[in-house]
Amino acid sequence: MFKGIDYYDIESEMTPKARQVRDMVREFVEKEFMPHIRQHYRAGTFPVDLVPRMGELGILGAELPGYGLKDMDSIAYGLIMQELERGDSTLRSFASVQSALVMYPIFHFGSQPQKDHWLPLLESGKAIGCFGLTEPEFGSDPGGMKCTAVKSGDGYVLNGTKMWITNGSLSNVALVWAKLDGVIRGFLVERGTPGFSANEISGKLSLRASATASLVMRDVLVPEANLLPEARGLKGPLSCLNQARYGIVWGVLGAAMACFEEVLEYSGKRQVFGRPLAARQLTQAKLADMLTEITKGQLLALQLAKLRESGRMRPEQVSLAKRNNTRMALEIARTARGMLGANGITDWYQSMRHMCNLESVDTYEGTYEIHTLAMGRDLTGIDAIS
Ligand code: TGC
Ligand code: FAD
Repeated sequence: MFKGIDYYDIESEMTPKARQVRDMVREFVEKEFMPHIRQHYRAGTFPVDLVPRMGELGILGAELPGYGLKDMDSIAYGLIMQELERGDSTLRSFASVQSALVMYPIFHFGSQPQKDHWLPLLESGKAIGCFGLTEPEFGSDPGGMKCTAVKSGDGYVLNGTKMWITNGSLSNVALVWAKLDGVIRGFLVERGTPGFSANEISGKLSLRASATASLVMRDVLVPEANLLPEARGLKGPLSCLNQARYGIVWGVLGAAMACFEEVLEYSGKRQVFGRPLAARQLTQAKLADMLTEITKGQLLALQLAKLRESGRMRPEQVSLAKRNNTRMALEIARTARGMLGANGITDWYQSMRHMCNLESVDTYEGTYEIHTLAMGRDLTGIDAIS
């Protein structure tokens, strides 16, 4: 069983409930996900059969008041993400989208009937949701989106294309962001609505076990009741992204730990020039650097959790931690891959799978560069983004 890395006794900062939740998700990942990930990664398929099980365990919408695991703190939520991504970024991505990018906006910006209908279905895993913000020509700059909504009778007509949408082809409901009279608004589009299609994107070399689709809307008529009443402007989707990015800060620690643990064990067994790889000074330096970076990343995550708990977490602080921890995990996965030698390029080991996945994580939810520029703007007061 995966043990996790805890050189600085982070565990002492966890409530008994947080530890219990972490152990529960760890066991789920170990027993129900790990035996199947290699096959899903090879085949490019998502383990959709695990979705109701995740619902049963309270992982979906885990920290929304009254939903999921109920009364959870930010550390416990982070630990769920860590354990899921220790398995594969696919699993954390699924939970991030369902919880932070679909349930969160319905909970905070939705009408009472929208909440009553969708939240129980999404929480239990009986329905799957996706978040359509990015377009083929507008990723880092979502404010430029071309998708439109036009008022028509008792509803709205949507037109446009969304791209790179996680869970897109599996979803019962898509939260689509489109401009209504020039203002960005959120619309709930149900699967099967005439004119709406989700098309799986093939050829991915990263997040292969995740479903990623384009969403095409041609004169899609949605009823008035499907507009999220309380979200107006880019601030709406960006506030959801803060929640999802917070989850990534913890999640990628899980991927980094998986690579570290794998290579620590391997280096003790692998003989090079008649001695274990672990007996080499260069190896010990790499291991010491990895452990140092994981520990620093854990401390960032922990302090961010405390800021979040007290309502003081700023978007730029999330940028700092998402940017640092994701790149840190990617570097660790690359180093671990190299230390495994030729074995490291296969899926007999985990590190290269994590490395390939983390390339996506470095790009989505704001690229490394976008988070750099968000921090630069905060520091200098000068906008170098647009
Ligand atoms: P800008 O003028 O900065 O902001 C427009 C309005 O939004 C507010 N705002 C935020 N609010 C909450 N949280 C944040 N993080 C916010 N950042 C900005 C801002 O205060 C302003 O409000 P107001 O009231 O003045 O109107 O907008 P900009 O056009 O200059 O762009 C800023 C920028 C580049 C930081 C932003 O657009 C950005 O973050 N770009 C990256 C896009 C991105 O992250 N896309 C992610 C798509 S979803 C996804 O990738 C899911 S992956 C699946 C998975 O998680 O597994
Ligand atoms: P671009 O914006 O075209 O950027 C290209 C390059 O230019 C990057 O290196 C970027 O950092 C750089 N760049 C951009 N602007 C600047 C600047 N001002 N200065 C300097 N450099 C700059 N989106 C969703 O809406 N929902 C999802 O569920 C979702 N899931 C995804 C799943 C996967 C597997 C992937 C890969 C992406 C997903 N995305 C999703 C999209 C993701 O959020 C975007 O890919 C991301 O925001 C970057 O946009 P882009 O790919 O268009 O790159």
